[in-house]
Amino acid sequence: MSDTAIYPVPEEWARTAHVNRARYENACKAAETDPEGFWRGVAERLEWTAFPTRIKDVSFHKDDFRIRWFEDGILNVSVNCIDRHLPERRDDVAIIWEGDDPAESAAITYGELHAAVCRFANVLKKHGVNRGDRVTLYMPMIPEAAYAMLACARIGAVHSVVFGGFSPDSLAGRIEDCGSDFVITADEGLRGGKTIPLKANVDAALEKVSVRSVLVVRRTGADVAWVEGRDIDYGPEAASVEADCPPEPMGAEDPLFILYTSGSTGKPKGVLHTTGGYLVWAAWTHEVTFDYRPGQVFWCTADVGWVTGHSYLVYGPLANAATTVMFEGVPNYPDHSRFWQVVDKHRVEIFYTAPTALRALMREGDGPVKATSRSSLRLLGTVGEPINPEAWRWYHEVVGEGRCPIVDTWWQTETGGHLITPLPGSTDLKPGSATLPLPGIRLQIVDAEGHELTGPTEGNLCITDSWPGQMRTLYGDDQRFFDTYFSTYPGRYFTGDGCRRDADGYYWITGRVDDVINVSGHRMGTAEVESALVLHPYVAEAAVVGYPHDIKGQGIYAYVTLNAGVDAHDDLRAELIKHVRGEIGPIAAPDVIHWAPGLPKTRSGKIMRRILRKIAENELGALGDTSTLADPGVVDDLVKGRPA
Ligand code: 6R9
Repeated sequence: MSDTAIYPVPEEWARTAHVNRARYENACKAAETDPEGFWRGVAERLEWTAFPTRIKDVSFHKDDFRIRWFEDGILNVSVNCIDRHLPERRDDVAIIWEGDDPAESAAITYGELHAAVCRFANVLKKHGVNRGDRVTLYMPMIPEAAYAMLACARIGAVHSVVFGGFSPDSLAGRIEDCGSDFVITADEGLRGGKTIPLKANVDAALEKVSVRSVLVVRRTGADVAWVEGRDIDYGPEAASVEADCPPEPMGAEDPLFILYTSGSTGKPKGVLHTTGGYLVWAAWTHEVTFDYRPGQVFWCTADVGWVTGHSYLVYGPLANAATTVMFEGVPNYPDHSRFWQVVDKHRVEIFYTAPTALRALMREGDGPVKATSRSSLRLLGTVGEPINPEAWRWYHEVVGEGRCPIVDTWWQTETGGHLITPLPGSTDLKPGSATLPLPGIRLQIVDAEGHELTGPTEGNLCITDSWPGQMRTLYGDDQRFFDTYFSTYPGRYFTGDGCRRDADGYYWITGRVDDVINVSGHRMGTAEVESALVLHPYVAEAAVVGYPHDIKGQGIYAYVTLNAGVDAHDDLRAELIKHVRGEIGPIAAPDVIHWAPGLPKTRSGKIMRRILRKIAENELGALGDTSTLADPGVVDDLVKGRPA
């Protein structure tokens, strides 16, 4: 990767953006010299019932560990995302919904959003949802998904959105973990012309765990099974309640949502975000990173089931009175021009997507892009994984016609919003680099022992101080929260990412250094896939690693040892892939299954993943020292047995 290709800030951006270089540098200084004053100023962007007097109370150390922001502040997230915009923007469009079918779209104004969210909130209240209760959402990309999130926020319930691509088992686990007894879903989802049986999946999940109620929104109108006394039809209920619902005054540190994400152990982690700090962060970063101004049409293509959908489809944009696009479909339906057709149709100015989508579209050539105008675009963004410079250049030259800066935003479910990103009016760009930290974000690159590495270097990425959008805990497991993020390098938050810093101080994320792989921008724990594989009656043992994949970034490579007497054959391979899809969901389906007569283990029984990674990457010359293995012979067998 060359550090020399630099795309300077276009002059017009330097002149007009919210943040130019001088402002960025001043903000960095202010955050350093007077952190309380700096963050107080950032918090002023929200509407508070009581503005906080206590700004920051944080320690990353074991003995007095705590993360609290704006602690005595009182506010309501839905008021900040809706009510406060009404006097001036009642008739402005809040959400543009674009259906899977290009003939279907809708525009919802802030006034309409207020009524819809209030009705939703009243339905929840009528059915016994109280402040503090956990509500699980398993929804397609329809406006009701956003209404439901905001309705929970309005009444102080804590939502847990589970991506609609997860299996009934995964859904059941997430319902159980947070003790949620209320589920919101739809009859079916619609994506790329195909239906997704959401309600049927909920029914299947509820064979494993029980809840009080299931609220069902009608999307396709399909006939779905109905459990009397448990299932509630949203439409008639919404019509029967009032279109106004008083907002619950919430403390800044009251939980806003839980979002499950993959970690390096088998059990997904319930990342908890709270009210004040999270919203400050989502709103501020949405404005500065995208140089957002009300009236501009902003499109983040992420599903609401991921953190990107939370922060940059719903909360950040709506807190900034934006017009946010919600897209139900996929990039290649009805054809490969769809993204750009939607851009033209709704005159999208800011477009934010994942590198994996760009790589898939790039493969189709420039034709489908050039068939559209894209003249409304002024800024492009990426998120979810490192973007290879080739895809970056294609995005810049072909999609943006060289005119639009690209913000490559590095962040995590845990961070609530962007931490390392270019600001289009301030930062010169280097393809493949997320560039520089936002003001107040204190990065540190360390070696394996935790020693700080200075200057141009490469190592593990830590953050030495808190920011308002930081997660507060793992739901119900403070100890696991501390152990996962703060014990590897005491006194610091460890991101799990490797990172390089170049001579200009630019940061280049190199990918996960733990047992998490990033498949199409989605996090998957290798242990989760392994647990799913060994549930199959024929499987004795499994080890999963990531390997470079042209489109997905990383693919899932599974080594499988079968029980004695079971024959390895292609039908079984297909069956195992199907089994994992069923256990976790399609995103976890292995790309490669490698039959392994044995796995390389140390004498203490630890699987040597380093060797498995090298074999998966076909770097057979770089297997390193295998002499410490209990049985070095298994490596030769694996090398010989590589699938074609
Ligand atoms: C927002 C989101 C987080 C992990 C993160 C890192 C990778 C995200 C990136 C990036 C390089 C970027 N990641 N953005 N890597 N450049 N711009 O994706 O959250 O699903 O929790 O994933 O994704 O490895 O640690 P999440």
